[in-house]
Amino acid sequence: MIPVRGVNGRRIAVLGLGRTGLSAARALVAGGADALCWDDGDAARESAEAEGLTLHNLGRDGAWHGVAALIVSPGIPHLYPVPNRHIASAMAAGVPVDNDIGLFFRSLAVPEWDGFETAPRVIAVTGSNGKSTTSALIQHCLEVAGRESQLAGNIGRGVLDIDPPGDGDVVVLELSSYQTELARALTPDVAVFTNLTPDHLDRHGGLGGYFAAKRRLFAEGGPDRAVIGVDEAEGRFLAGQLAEAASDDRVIRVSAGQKLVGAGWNVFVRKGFLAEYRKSRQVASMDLRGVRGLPGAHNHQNACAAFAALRALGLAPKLIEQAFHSFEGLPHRSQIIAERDGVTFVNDSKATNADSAAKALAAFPAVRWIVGGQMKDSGLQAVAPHLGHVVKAYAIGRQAAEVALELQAMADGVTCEVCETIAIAVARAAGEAVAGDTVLLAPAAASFDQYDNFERRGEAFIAEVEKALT
Ligand code: UMA
Ligand code: ADP
Repeated sequence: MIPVRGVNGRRIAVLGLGRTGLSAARALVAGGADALCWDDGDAARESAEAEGLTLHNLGRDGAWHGVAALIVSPGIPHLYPVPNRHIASAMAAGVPVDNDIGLFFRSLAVPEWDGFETAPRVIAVTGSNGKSTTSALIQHCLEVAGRESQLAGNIGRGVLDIDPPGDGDVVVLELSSYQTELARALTPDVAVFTNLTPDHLDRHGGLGGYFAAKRRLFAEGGPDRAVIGVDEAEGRFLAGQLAEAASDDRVIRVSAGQKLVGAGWNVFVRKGFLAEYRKSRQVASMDLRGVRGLPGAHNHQNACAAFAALRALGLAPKLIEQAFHSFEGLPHRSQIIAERDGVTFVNDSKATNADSAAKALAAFPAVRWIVGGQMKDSGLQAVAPHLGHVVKAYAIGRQAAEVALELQAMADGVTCEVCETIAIAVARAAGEAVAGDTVLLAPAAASFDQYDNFERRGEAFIAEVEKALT
């Protein structure tokens, strides 16, 4: 745990008692603060109280008296679609609002660091897609390189939960727009922006608000190096705004398709080959085509971002290449789970919208596609350019029949069988697949119609594949 600094003897309110709130409250108490905890849910309040934390009803009159700050969990919408009442009342009472990320950056550096040979470094990764994969890949490479590292943030672990980093250690943080938007301190050494596509628009009042929330990671503290994906207009704008000149190598531009050979520092991938250019000269290259844990152009984008961040820390290209080959991928994201008689089974349960499912379809040439679930308002349109890769679709979920109709309306050639359950879909697809096919779960939909979350859905797929192959 990182004890919060500068809070000794102060009353600090904590709103939301999930992973973030609990880890923040514990770290505040460790820093000597009086943590005043609140959650709108009974169960969360009860378990916090059982742990010995102090409850404090933020909704009652006089709740803000003597309170020095309010720490808010990322899942609580503070402004859009409607202002949160506790946060609005804190602001009306003049109480500063922050989150665990702000506390983390203010508390990380300690006097002992003066005795370290190499100060700990923080790499923070944001973007719409690929954050978890990129963060985990960076950490994996650091491990292979023998550098102590810890991974936290949106990937599932509160940032204040990690151990204080030692001499030369690296902290890798995955940060969502929910987290970057409220943090009062954002000072990573290396900041990474993978890409931007519309997401969480209600929460940010539209695409501009969503981009602005992510941009704070680069604008608030000013990282030593900014790794920016420039395949969208927003990334190009951000890179252009941060760079002082074309040759400014504080910005590392990354692309999954464009050749970038300008005067600055660039990393790009074309046709499966990664290249690093500095001052218009190639300094490193790597063949990504045989890297099994990172299939598809989207993962090549993640590979470029991770490569650039690691190069910013001084790792050698050969070492990074070696580490890429031992990266197994994260569960539920383009995860190869089995191969039998030339048929590959891939679990991409995290593809909860059509954009991410489209990337998965593009990654494999002949796909038996398991699709469907709780469908998004945006529909399946984003997969249209990649339907040529689909041998046959198998629709699952409560809206399976609608999914089949939508797909057939989009492309005459796509056969879609209504299966409803993963069990039926896997049995059918495994039975019909021939060598060279990929049986892919990439639902383009949320899991909540049939499962608690995308992880449970992915686990169900893995269990059915095991059954089909025994
Ligand atoms: N709550 C209230 N009032 C409200 C709303 C919620 O009191 O009006 C309470 C709930 O009762 C609950 C608590 O707030 O007890 C939940 O807080 P939370 O949703 O922030 O959940 P945490 O467990 O703290 O998890 C958060 C991130 N969740 C979200 O951003 C929604 C986790 O990211 C993250 O891993 C974790 O902090 C540790 O940093 C998850 C996520 O879904 C994976 N992220 C989104 C995404 O990836 O798309 C952004
Ligand atoms: P995040 O943490 O940003 O949600 P993940 O690495 O967990 O990203 O991947 C989420 C989903 O998006 C998965 O379905 C995955 O296959 C897909 N994906 C991963 N990287 C990218 C990328 N760079 N661009 C688009 N989609 C991606």
